[in-house]
Amino acid sequence: MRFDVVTLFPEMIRTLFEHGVVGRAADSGRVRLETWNPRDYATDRHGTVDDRPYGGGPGMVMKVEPARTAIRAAREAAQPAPVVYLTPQGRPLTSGVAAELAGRERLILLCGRYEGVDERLIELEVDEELSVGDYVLSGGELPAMVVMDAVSRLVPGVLGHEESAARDSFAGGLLDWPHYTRPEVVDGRPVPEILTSGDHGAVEQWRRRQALEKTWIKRPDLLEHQDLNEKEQAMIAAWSRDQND
Ligand code: 9WO
Repeated sequence: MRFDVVTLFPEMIRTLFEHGVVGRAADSGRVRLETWNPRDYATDRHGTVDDRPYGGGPGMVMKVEPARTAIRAAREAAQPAPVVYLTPQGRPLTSGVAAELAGRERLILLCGRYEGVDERLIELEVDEELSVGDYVLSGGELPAMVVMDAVSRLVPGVLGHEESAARDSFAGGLLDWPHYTRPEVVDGRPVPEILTSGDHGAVEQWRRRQALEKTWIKRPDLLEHQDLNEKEQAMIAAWSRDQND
């Protein structure tokens, strides 16, 4: 999978590819990063990439031409790829959307700065808008890094066997179960006995139940789209009864 990121701050983006899972994915060649800086495509002596907004008001707006030339250079550098603009107005990122994006060969991610980009750049060059949450940041770089992190993990071979098993919890639409490691007692709190029992079947059942219970308590909305078996539906019905007693 190849990511082409159009950004005024390429060194911010690069840090993602220097650490942890995404760093190893880049080292193994399973994911690739190229950055394209609109500043390098500005045509005036000062490398101007922003200008004052028509209609007045505070702040600056990203100009069309430098960003557009950078996007076109990215498009031409390899096979065709959709241009994705990171904005709070976009389609919300979910594990399902990340899986869909992981199926593409290539993505071009456009990061805005200042008060935003000239609307005509979006009309002319952007294929999709994607949001990582309902808040305003200082730019699209952190959202682009969020997207690339979530997507890279789903590229075949990026996670080892053990890690990919661990991701099954959220991939299955539930929150994670609780995790424990040594020491066995912390401030008088022991590890749940079942985890040291050596009974793998019982551990698996316990984790599934914990994931289900945590999801029911913290994010009941996630359970609406879940295929639960009869036993699990009965468990939830019992928790609901306990709550109402
Ligand atoms: C600035 C602003 C100021 C007053 C009222 C509303 C406002 N919106 C913005 C704004 O959206 N600024 C953007 C900052 C310009 C483009 C890049 N920026 C950005 C992207 N902030 N937050 C995101 C983002 C992207 C994807 N998912 C969540 C947030």
